[in-house]
Amino acid sequence: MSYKDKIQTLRAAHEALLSRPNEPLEGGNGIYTKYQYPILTAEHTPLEWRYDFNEQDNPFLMQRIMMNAVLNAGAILFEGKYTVVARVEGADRKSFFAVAQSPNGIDNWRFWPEPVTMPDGNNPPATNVYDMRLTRHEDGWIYGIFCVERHDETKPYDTSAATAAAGIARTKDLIHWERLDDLKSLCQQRNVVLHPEFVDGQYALYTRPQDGFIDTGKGGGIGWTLTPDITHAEVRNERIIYPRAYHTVYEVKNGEGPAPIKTAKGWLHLAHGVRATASGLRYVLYMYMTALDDPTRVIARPGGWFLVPEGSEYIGDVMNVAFSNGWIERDGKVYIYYASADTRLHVATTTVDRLLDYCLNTPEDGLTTSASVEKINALVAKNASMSK
Ligand code: M1P
Repeated sequence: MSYKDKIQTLRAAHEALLSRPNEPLEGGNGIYTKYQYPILTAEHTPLEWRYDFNEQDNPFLMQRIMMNAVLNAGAILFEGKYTVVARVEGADRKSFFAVAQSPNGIDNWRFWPEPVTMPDGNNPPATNVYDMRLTRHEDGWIYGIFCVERHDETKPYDTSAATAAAGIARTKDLIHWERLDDLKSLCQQRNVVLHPEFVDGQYALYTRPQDGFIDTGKGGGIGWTLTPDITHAEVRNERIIYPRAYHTVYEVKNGEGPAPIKTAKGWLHLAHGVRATASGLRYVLYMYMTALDDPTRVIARPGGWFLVPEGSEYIGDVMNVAFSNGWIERDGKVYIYYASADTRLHVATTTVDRLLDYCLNTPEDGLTTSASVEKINALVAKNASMSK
């Protein structure tokens, strides 16, 4: 086969992958619908990022730069298109951001030709950046807040010692990003999310204070802080609005997912919870609601997990992980973008009405076995009374 034919074969296979229809999975829990295929994987990344198509320079048509994963994506409806700013991880372990769009939010996802070039601004250069939360703020900007990882220079001999901070950037076109100061905080921060509206005339941030890079330590859960100037944002008077709790799905850690969705009945929140198991940490998604007039006041706390890795979703670089930092609401329909096993990105679809019903009618975690059995017995009795 000629070099030209080999390239043509490669391009045809890539196009077949990109344009493959994605069918909804039958059955499910009535709360949301999962789909047959992941929406974005390392194989979806543009061939131009990976191959040198010059025959003289690359006679074996080898990948010059390999991709490892596409995962945790911020999401937004942008110019009428379902748009994600995905975390793409190269074979070198470095993550970067890349924009991909789909006409229907479910399939036919295409990356823009080049990844995002994120400036460092006035901040020390980052080693790694990931997990952007996108917020269309009422001030007119689209903000991206993401984790900025750097080596911990207080431990020069420890090659694994790192620090996490929240990087903040804003844009109007998802191409040109104005990098603002990293969030100033007394402790490390990850999973920081900007609330879409001003609160008391200030920018409002969901935070996740942590003592170490991995361990949250004394950081008690999902926090909240107000800051008057987003260009020099600072954590002041941080308070925990959704604490971790013993023997729940968020016993070890939790973190806000995407920016919350405003509904007539309150703010819908998607978050991740982490518990320890004999085979390592288990990351699941859970939901909660807060009051419209006070986004820090929790008004619904459905017990247990909302979405977990299933089947092949368990398998990947970091097993037993479901993680989401992006969702899109359009005309009452909700597209939840979640990653499995830190390896690939999926969509699950539902509606605002279903999510409200889920949040407002799923019993809370009673925190003991007796309370759980009591809830099941109450449901059995209710159903029995209907058949009389
Ligand atoms: O590996 C699972 C997730 O771990 C981290 O989340 P958290 O800070 O809550 O522990 C993040 O690195 C995330 O990217 C990753 O998916």
